[in-house]
Amino acid sequence: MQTYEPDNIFAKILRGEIPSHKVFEDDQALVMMDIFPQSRGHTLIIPKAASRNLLDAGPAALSALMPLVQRVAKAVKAATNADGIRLAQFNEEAAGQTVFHLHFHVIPAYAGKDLER
Ligand code: DGP
Repeated sequence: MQTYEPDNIFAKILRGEIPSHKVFEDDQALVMMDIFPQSRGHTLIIPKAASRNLLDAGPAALSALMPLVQRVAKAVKAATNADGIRLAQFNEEAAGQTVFHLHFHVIPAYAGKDLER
């Protein structure tokens, strides 16, 4: 298994070393807008625990996270007036992961449109 690299961009954001458009934060996670949105309202949930991705995350941290994922999905849907919500999560480069700190994408879907910005 690959190791966690503490200088990844999301670790720097969590440490406050670089800015982000933060929409929520508590002791377990930070929620921010994606800098390259796949649709209008694309939001990222970043657990604060130092995990590279889903494959090395601890079960307790994961189970504590899911209520927040649901809460963010509902809030993003309401705020954007989207018709649906996609949840995406990528693990390792071959699967499309580009930032190697565990995160979940909440991507609004709009009826009749593949992508809307
Ligand atoms: P992925 O590793 O493929 O699951 O996606 C990483 C996402 O993170 C991608 O949608 C772009 C976004 N991203 C990369 N760098 C930054 C950044 O500095 N700030 C923010 N807000 N998002 C970023």
